[in-house]
Amino acid sequence: MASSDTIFGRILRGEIPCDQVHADDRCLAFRDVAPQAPVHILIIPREPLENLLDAEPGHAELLGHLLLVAARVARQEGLEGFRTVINSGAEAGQTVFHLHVHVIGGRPLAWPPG
Ligand code: IU
Repeated sequence: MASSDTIFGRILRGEIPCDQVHADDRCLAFRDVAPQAPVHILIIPREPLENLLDAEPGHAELLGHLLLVAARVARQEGLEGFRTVINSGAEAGQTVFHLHVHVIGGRPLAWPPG
């Protein structure tokens, strides 16, 4: 499936609502509908990359921007520690094939992840 056809593509196009916490010209950040922790935010690029396997050297600045936005929203949420996760591919647990960075925090997080 082309990633512009995913539910996140529809959110980006404003076709379905989201609980937005940040928006700029390159990305959108919103609360996950099924939060795994008190804070669970997703950051998605406006460019429809499926996952990191789709990324090329020209995406370096965009990928860096997504991580800076992760830190920004974590600070905004008052988190002193948080986890960023990018699932790439079904084997890794990816279910929505539009690249997204999870920002998870607000409770102690175990390691290793499942
Ligand atoms: P994953 O890394 O592809 O597994 O993460 C997809 C996330 O998208 C997951 O945490 C879902 O709860 C979340 N999500 C959402 O926030 N809104 C939606 O409409 C759908 C999934 I579908």
